[in-house]
Amino acid sequence: MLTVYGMKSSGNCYKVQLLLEQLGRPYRWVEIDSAAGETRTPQYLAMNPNGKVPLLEVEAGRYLAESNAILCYLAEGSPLLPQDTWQRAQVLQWLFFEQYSHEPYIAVARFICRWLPADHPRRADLPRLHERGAQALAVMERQLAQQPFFAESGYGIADIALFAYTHAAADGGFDLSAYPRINAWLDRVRAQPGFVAQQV
Ligand SMILES: N[C@@H](CCC(=O)N[C@@H](CS)C(=O)NCC(=O)O)C(=O)O
Repeated sequence: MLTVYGMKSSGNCYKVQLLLEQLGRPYRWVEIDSAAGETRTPQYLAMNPNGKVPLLEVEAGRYLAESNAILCYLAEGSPLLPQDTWQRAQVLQWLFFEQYSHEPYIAVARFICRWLPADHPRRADLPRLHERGAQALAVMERQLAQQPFFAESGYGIADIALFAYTHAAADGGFDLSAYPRINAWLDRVRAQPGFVAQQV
């Protein structure tokens, strides 16, 4: 039985939940409260020295961190991760884009707007986060003019990774009405078999 250590409010954790649901794989979910310090206990750091969720326990004592690595591991052998080297490299391209050019702006803006007090000094970061996040959304909008899903091979883990924070971008102050192709793609993702909405 797979065990996911995660937080329901986290888009990175939602990626893992969404994939497991779509694959129909049974799993156990252990909710972690990072605000209560649960990602920094000696016991948790022994499982993941980076002190982050999500964390997948593949079997007793065998752990995998990093949401997009977890997606690759779980999707192996399924239609959500192609075997062909070129098609697979395209999937990886979008997974790395998500972690470097998208999540650090769109997820962080959401965190600041939703969970930090209105007078928190990190609010000063929002203009830069909005500028860089809008650049990422423009790249996505351009790609979706070429094809319905991010990878040539069709719906898969590149879409799951990008859906996780894009669907909630408005929480961070992004206006998605300026991106019609992204909106149509969000609906296509929601229409996939086994789709589950994030419970937050
Ligand atoms: N690159 C990592 C990022 C993981 C991450 O930042 N997780 C956050 C939640 S979204 C977390 O664990 N925060 C709690 C903490 O740092 O204690 C991934 O994709 O899994």
